[in-house]
Amino acid sequence: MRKWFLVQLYFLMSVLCSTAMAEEVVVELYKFKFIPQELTVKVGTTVKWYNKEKRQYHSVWFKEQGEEPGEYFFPEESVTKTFDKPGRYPYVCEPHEKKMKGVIVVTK
Ligand SMILES: [Cu+2]
Repeated sequence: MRKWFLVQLYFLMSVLCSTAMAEEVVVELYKFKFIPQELTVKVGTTVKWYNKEKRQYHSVWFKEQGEEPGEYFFPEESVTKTFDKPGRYPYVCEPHEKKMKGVIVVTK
């Protein structure tokens, strides 16, 4: 009985630890800006863009990587992307491309 409890405890701990290690970092979209505008993360990090505006939609588009424009997302919505390779990843917001630019720098 006791052994079974320990097995369960071990399983629970390993789940909790792996969740904590898969890092997620948030970029906020507010007043037509990506905050922070430049963000450095480690390989394997998931970046979440959270729209904090009152009523303005935005998008996250890795144009220079040749990706399709991302979908628009509205206040209180978010989009995520996981970065598996080191590099410098500039992106823009499609409808506000001229003023909304950001960069994700991915390090080893
Ligand atoms: Cu925008």
